[in-house]
Amino acid sequence: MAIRKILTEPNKILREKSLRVENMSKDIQKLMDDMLETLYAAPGIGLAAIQVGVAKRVIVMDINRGRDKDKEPKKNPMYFVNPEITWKSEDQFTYEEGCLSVPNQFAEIERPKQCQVKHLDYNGNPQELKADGLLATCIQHEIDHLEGILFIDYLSKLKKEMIIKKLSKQKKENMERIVV
Ligand code: GNR
Ligand code: NI
Repeated sequence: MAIRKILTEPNKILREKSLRVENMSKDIQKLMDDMLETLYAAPGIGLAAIQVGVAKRVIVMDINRGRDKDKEPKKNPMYFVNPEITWKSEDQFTYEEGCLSVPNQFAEIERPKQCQVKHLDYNGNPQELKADGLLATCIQHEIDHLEGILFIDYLSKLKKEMIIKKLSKQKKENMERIVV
């Protein structure tokens, strides 16, 4: 297993549409292993393959970990290959979202409170699951990544541009630091 580098905004790769996995393979499982290790190291609660530069419809999640890396509650990794939302509730739910590809920026985003997801698991077996609350929010956030959508796209144009400007300035400063 290996920790991979997480791409951050602004980066055109994050805007690519990811492609379906046509057959499960050892390579896809290796990708999921690396993504899970990267997720725990970040730490975060979900990661889409495009965030490590791979444009495939692959997501790993563990919503029990993330916030308190040191507490280390029981691992509960979830794997979603070719996820499709088959149902969304009318009920909405607002959560303060963050994104490993939009570092240190947070905003309240409203999404359907519940959703049903059809996908393949780690072994390539078909699954369908109903998600609620944070789990549903996280799944929708990750599936957005597969379409090249980031949570900041739901903000006003002004707020979004302010965040992108801040991040591109930080990137520039970091680059200069390496050069000097
Ligand atoms: O770690 C993450 N936390 C989070 C919090 C609220 C809503 C969504 C997320 S996902 C994010 C990790 C990430 O960027 N996944 O794509
Ligand atoms: Ni994200």
